[in-house]
Amino acid sequence: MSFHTPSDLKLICGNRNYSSWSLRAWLTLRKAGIDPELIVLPMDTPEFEERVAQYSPTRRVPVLWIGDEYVWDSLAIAETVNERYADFALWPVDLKLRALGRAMAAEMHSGFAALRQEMPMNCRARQRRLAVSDGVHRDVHRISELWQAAQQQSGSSTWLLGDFSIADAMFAPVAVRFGAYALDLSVPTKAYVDHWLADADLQAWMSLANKEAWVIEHEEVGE
Ligand SMILES: N[C@@H](CCC(=O)N[C@@H](CS)C(=O)NCC(=O)O)C(=O)O
Repeated sequence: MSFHTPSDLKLICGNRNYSSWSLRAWLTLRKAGIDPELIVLPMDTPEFEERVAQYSPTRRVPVLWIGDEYVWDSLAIAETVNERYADFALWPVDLKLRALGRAMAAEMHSGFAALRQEMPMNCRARQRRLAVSDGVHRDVHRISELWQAAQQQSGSSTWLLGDFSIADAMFAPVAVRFGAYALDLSVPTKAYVDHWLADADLQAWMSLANKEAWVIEHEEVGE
């Protein structure tokens, strides 16, 4: 795929290795054929505190700047990218699939607290061992169930809803986590994880994450 880099567009994000919300926003742009100019702020540092205020009303990342307009929050960014740069192709045409995708994206955006807290995304980690709490166990089970239900409904064995959609972008950091920690995953769950891990855009992000020197100690969980 060839990408273009609109001169009026900038994505402000966190360290590629750890910033799962930044990854979601970046993937939606890449899948719309855009390789955005990136401003990467090192999270958990005084520099982040100082610089993020320049760009983000919430002091969080990601934020997408389009000229002098800015959109914060990964899901709002994804919807904006869909409308302005992807000709609405990042949601399925089918109304039922679209509603399912939106519900899944919303559930990911507001839920799975145990998984998000206890299993931070870490692009550099592989098969780390972790004591899996009941909460994480429930989240992993629910996510596997959701992925399978979506693929059953869409008849897809690759992306969740047929073609790539915002729902896939929302779950990409979960696929990275499922590769980073040693978990007992079902065959279809593992297949979806492997599909994501073989994706060229995700691999491009992960290879840059590998080259980052920053380490956030409290995000380095598992052995
Ligand atoms: N709901 C927001 C969450 C954004 C968020 O929590 N971002 C993290 C990085 S992944 C952040 O900015 N952390 C820095 C901080 O809280 O100081 C979204 O979807 O974009």
